[in-house]
Amino acid sequence: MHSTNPPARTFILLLCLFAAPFAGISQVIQPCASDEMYALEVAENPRREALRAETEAEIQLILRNQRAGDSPESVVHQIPVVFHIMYYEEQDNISDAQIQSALTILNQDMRRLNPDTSNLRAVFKSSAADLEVEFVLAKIGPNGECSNGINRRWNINSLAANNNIKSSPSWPNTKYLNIWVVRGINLSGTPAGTIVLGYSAFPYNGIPGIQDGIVIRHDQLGSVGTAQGERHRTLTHEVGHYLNLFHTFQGGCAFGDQCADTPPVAASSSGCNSNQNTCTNDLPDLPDMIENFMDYSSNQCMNTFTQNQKSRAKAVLTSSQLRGNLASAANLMATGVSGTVNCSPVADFEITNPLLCSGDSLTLVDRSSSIGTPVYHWNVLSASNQVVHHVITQNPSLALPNPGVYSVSLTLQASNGSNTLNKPLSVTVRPVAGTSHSPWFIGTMEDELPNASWATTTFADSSYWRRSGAAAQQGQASYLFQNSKLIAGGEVSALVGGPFAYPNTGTLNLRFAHAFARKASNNNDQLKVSVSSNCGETWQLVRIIPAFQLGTAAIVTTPYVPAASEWKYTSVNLAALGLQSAGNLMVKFALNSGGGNNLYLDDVQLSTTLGNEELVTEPVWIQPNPSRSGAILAGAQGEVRVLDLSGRLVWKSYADGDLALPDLPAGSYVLHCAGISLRWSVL
Ligand SMILES: [Ca+2]
Ligand SMILES: [Ca+2]
Ligand SMILES: [Ca+2]
Ligand SMILES: [Zn+2]
Repeated sequence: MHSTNPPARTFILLLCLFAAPFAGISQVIQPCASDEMYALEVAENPRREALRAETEAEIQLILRNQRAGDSPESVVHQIPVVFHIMYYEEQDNISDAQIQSALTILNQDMRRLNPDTSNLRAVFKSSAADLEVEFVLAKIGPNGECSNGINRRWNINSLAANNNIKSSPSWPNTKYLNIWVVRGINLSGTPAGTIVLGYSAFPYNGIPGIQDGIVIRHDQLGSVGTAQGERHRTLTHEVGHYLNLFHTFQGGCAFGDQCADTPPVAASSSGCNSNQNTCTNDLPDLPDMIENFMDYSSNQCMNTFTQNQKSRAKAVLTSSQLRGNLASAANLMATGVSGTVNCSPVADFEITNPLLCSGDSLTLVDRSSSIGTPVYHWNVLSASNQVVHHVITQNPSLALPNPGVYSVSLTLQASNGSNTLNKPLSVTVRPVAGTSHSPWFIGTMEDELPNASWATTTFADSSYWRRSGAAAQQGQASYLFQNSKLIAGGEVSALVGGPFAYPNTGTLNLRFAHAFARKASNNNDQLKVSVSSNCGETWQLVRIIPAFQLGTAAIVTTPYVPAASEWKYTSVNLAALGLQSAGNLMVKFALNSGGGNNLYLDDVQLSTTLGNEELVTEPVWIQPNPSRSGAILAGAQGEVRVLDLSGRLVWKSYADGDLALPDLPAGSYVLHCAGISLRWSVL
């Protein structure tokens, strides 16, 4: 019956609603990829279509029995839900408040308590339905542990999620609706440039956890935080699929979605066109129900499920073969949704600022779960395991005046047990007054990280910076950034050196060795070099080294280890930066991953001897110049115009700090900004 699914029509977004490299690029938004994921499952498993047919037969049997008078009482089904926030950078680790806003919107939409029900046109009022389904955050995890229904995990696949995100963590799908919250979704076979907002599994008897649940972008979830400004309905739509509702345009003008009270729609809708009537074979011929949650209309447009959709969803929730166990009284007790919650405490916390300068306060954020009022025991230990702090407040802020590396542990004592979480060597405190080096400092990269000179800013669960004995430009080792394990997008961790004291910043020069290879010719990795003179409070970008200047020309597909001949040096003259303090110079290396291979750094020299290097003299400058792609205009404020040599305007934008420049055809250009004109060569 549903052996084939028409590919969902997508629509083009010409404006930069999503971050685009520069103005004018077009992105294709695909609101939902549930049909595409189903098609992938069919391709993998020839029995998948038969399983869908079995699901449909089960639903039809239940619906027939209801029509025969076996109609169930009106009952509100509650479903335990767990959100797994799979973050990559801090921006992805969305707040509990944003999750709450998503749940509020979802439950209002489910119960037809949404504020926009009056927008439903009169012709459809009689078919509108309160689905009588509610989603409740689980309070007990699969092992009897306390939970607030929100898990947070660092996961590289957040950038390009599909079912690869479901292996860890996944809670039993017969007990919980699992929702994985990610930055981006990338299904096999989806064209490049497609932005998928979410997808859900359709139920069948025995569906494994790795296929089940919902994957959704965090900027489509709720109405606050990264989803600020709109009442996002993607979750409502995906929950519809989770309860085996189909798109109203399923099968085009044929009777595709198995619901007589949703008029057929030829193809997915977009926007909110109330004049739309794409199928005239319905009797009576009604307009398309663009208000239905199971179309692709805008968030502002959709506002209803129908009675037939409710019957199908309820059938799924009453079938023991399908999702019947979720809403059972026993499961609601087991997951803490109803009854007296009895669970074992779970200690958990986040360190918001793991790299500090002495004088800064260490901020510890409690993420624990327990019942009753637990007692907190925080311990901050020095590298030699001396207790530096022991406090019992929930979210302490602690002074760490002495430079060094520290461990943090939290023991939670609750009425029915205790639990401890250790984060060894998780905090580094740098001295405010830098170690004095004159006439130069040489970073040999021989010691394990972190150490007296080098530390990492790490948001990931494990740092991607390592000491490597496999390659060295100087001595026996270098620092490796394991970029080959990452996928393009973002700066997951930076290497920070210093602070260093210098007698004379007026002649300061930075020189360092680097080795790198690409995995494919189109990798656009960038090494960003920044300096700070206030112990990392603010950073000044001094150099961007694009992939083609960062390493050798060779393409290496296995994890890259450089040969001795493959090291390069880059120098940056810091003299013209006007660094205010000689006592606090810090240097930061951050690789913005573009899909390339490993990066190695060694022999980082800071000297006060002016070398034969290029000077940074302009307050506004283009880097790199000449460039091939990925050029940056650094330090710019205000309007930026790029003209070709005939004076024709080829690009215009507005800068507030660093600005990504467009990839223009090869040639010479003149860039105007803030009264300064710069010559720019594109190779
Ligand atoms: Ca229909
Ligand atoms: Ca019609
Ligand atoms: Ca070395
Ligand atoms: Zn859909």
